[in-house]
Amino acid sequence: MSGASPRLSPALNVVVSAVRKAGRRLLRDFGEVEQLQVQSKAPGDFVSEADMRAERTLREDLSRARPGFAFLMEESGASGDKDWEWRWVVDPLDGTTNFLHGIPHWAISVGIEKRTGEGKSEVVAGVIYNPAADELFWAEKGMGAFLNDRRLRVSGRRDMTQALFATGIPFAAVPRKGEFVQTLARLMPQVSGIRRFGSAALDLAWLAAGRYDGFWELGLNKWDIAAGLVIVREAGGYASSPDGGDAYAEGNVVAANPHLHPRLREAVSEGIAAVAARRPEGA
Ligand code: 2AM
Ligand code: CA
Repeated sequence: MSGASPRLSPALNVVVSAVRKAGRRLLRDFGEVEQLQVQSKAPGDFVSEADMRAERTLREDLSRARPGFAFLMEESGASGDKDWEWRWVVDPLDGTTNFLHGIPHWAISVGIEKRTGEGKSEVVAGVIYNPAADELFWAEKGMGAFLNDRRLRVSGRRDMTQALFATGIPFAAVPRKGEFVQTLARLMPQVSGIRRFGSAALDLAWLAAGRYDGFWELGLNKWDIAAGLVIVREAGGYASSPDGGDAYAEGNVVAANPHLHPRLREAVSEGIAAVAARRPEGA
């Protein structure tokens, strides 16, 4: 962090150093990928190696600082004590497709999750770092959300006709394409614009920063959204699943500023209902 921030807790400090270090490495690899594109060599394997390497260095740095914490990581899954009290939820490279195509819109995302009871837990802090822009988004529950050293606040837009929403278009492996199309059909005529930039973590961070007014996507993983959800909420945004449930547990996210959250939830719920209505009974 540029200019030591007195607000950072020790655990967040650990995360910030770790993501900055992994970010420097990834940025060098990103430069290489751009070269490979020019030479039209297949950069896919190179990118998976960069991704794995980033995950390994994050794991090393985080576990050295907090040996008792468990992990949930995109590449290696869950590890550590099954009865964890704390765990790191890590996406070493969110926006891999952008990275692969030389598009500087990808990030490292780390959430800190605390178990609060039998089968219950809560993400209490998160960091999302975009090395290409040198933007570090972070938040700690009850302490607010920040971009580098600046306090974040979601937008105040109330009018759907002025709203800019982000989403993720379902890709090959993801079901629920019909729901996406139905939701899009409902929203398109109402809003100022819809963006698909390819990193769920950065979508949430940008919503927290007031750049977007809302975000929705179905079928996400915990590592895509752990940090982003706490950053959005600490910036004053609302986040839930389409029916008002737990976005983190379900992986189905509707997040927006408080004025537009009900409207976005309604559009996504209607999109889902439209597909369900077409399905034969029991399918
Ligand atoms: P990833 O880059 O870590 O894989 C966007 O829809 C979200 O879906 C991203 O956060 C992205 O995270 C994830 N995703 C997983 N597989 C993808 C794919 N094949 N294409 C696009 N996004 C993918
Ligand atoms: Ca991801």
